[in-house]
Amino acid sequence: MTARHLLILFVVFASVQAKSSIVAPETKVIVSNAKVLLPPPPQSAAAMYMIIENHQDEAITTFAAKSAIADNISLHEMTMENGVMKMRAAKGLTIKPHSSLTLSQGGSHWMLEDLNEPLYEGQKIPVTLCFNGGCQSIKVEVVHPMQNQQQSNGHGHHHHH
Ligand SMILES: [Cu+2]
Repeated sequence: MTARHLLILFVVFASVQAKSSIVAPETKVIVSNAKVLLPPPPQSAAAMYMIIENHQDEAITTFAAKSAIADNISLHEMTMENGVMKMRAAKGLTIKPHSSLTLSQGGSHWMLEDLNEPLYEGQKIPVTLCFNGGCQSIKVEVVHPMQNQQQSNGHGHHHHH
């Protein structure tokens, strides 16, 4: 058994644990608009964004993401240091009760590192997200960076000729 297999076993075990320890986590923590930006070749790493809504009366902290597509997924946050935006690794991101957190370009994000296969546009990647209190499985779509720009700047102002 390789270290990789052990990791997969751990993920499966963690998600089984989560299901038994929390009542209907899907209805309390809602993840939407999850996407991975298609990285330029040679695809060494890819950024992942999403919106996480916390409908619980307690704060939640998101601290881990796992996927077969990448050997490592780390959490990065942007901080201002002497007037300069810097990216640094974060242990977790906390979402207050009944509020949401948007991970987006220029802000906090997940970074998929050591990709195991090439990503392609439209691909749906299964990802397990873990919070304090439980894990949940989501599907994340790979989008082209240009398409992501349009989505975030669009606001429905499309003109048809
Ligand atoms: Cu980063």
